[in-house]
Amino acid sequence: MRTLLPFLKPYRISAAVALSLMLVELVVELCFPLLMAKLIDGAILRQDVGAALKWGGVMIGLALFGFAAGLVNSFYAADVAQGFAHDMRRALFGKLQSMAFSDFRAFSPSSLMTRLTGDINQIQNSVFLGLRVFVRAPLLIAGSMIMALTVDARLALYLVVVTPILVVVLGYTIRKGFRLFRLVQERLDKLNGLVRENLIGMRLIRAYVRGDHEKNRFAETNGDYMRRSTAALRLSEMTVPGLLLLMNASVLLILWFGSRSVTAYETEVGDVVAVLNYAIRITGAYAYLSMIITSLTIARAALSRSAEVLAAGSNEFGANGTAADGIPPDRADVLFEGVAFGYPDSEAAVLDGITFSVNDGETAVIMGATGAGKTSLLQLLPRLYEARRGTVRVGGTDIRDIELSVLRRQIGYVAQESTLFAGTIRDNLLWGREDASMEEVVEAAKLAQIHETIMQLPDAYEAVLEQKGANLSGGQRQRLSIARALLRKPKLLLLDDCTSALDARTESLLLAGLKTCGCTTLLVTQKAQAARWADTVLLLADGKLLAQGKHGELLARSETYRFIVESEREEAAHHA
Ligand code: M5T
Ligand code: MG
Repeated sequence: MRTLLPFLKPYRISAAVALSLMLVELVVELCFPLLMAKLIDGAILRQDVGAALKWGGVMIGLALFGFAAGLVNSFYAADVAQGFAHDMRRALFGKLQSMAFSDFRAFSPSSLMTRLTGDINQIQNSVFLGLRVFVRAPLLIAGSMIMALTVDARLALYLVVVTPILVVVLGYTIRKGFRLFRLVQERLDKLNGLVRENLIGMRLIRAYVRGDHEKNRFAETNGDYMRRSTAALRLSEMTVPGLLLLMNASVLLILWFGSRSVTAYETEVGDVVAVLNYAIRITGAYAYLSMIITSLTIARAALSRSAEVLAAGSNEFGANGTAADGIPPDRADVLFEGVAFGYPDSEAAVLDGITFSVNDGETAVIMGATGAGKTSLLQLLPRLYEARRGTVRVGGTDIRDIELSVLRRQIGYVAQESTLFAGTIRDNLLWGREDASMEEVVEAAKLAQIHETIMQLPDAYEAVLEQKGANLSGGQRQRLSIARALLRKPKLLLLDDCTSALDARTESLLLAGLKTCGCTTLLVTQKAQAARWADTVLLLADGKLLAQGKHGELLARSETYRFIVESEREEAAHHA
């Protein structure tokens, strides 16, 4: 409820209108059995046509009035539900953008997909139902009970007696249902995750002829989802008939004792009919209530999942920027001092005791076996993750003192796996810096050695890329990502193994181009060729810095480095 209310607040007027119209409908409904009693006792039994016409007319008029109120209530309720769901989706999406990256990583993508779409739809449905009928049902039950008591207290007693039992049963259903439906939603996350993985990995699945295996995996998850849903639904399916049984028993009692007191001239027929009528309405309300409760428990589970996303801190590590200008204009040297790091979800140290420096405008190549911690090291600079110990300085300033967005704007980061978006090549490049001119775009593309490739495409810079740039080669995607980073004119350029798919000639052209851009560059690579050209080389092994120095120095000093370079040379000779 605490999550829900702020979102409903902007719609409180519409919601109030809907609720008051609902009350109108309710009053009309409650008056009906009374009028019926009047019609029976005052007109039909006395065979008074005038009175019959009068009461009949009142009833028809009221029915039409109630209908109109219900209709308008529907409009308002739909309005509130739609607007509210729209706002809530926006808030969740906004939170995805602002929460700390490590928090974001803690949710699985498929779960977030469900939370932003299916879950919100469930809540939206319930808000609509809530304004339409959910509040009305308990009121109708209570109102009918009171009315029945005023009509004939003795007969109505049979209705009152069963109430506590019904309330307990419904309460139990709600609590148990909540737990069951949360499990259902978790299964749905899993199902969505599997579908997503398959859609992304279809190329591999075909090439490995793993379609049947994937079908089996899907069948298992799908079956699991079905079983969980059935179990959850069974609970409410069992509640409804039980409630109806109890209610019908009290209807029978009213009929039995009602007819006896009518024959004994203690009660009028109309009163018995009225009490019966209230009893039937109450029965209907209970049946309805237990059905909406299903929808409500699903929504409650969904809401708790939305709340989890909204509860994530919205300030990445707190915006504690004292160095407003970020990296000073004339120096972007990088300094790591005794840095240790590990991922939030595990104790294991990924980096330990890392100390090195890279001078302003120079290029450092980071080498090391796979899993050595190269990517992790780069991610610390734009503060995608925080170091556990030690400090990272850029231009002499501790990066924790720089406002996050300022810091990140001065960094060009090319991830190990290139990510492009649906849209034209130009859009994708401008994504790096929106206000760049076309000349700057072309300049960046030339520097990244991708300009000529782009010009060969039918639409050149206007060529349309599919989602994730699926219609480009791996090397083309890498160079586009580099161009996008260069367009930012960053002070610090971080390249994570993004020359892996380039041939030797293109790579050396690219590296030569990078020298001219004047930014401090950290380049992760597996190739000794790049190391030869770098100002300094960092050799990582198992999260520790094994050695740092120029290519020549390391060749003389480090046996591991010699081994890497020699094995590469042997390989080249082998291919020649
Ligand atoms: C270093 C672990 C990984 C490895 C170590 C990205 C990532 C890594 N790890 C996590 O636990 N969670 C993560 O999100 O950290 O990994 P790395 O820094 O990615 O290594 P690398 O870049 O040197 O390797 P490679 O293969 O890219 O050359 O133990 O399990
Ligand atoms: Mg890596």
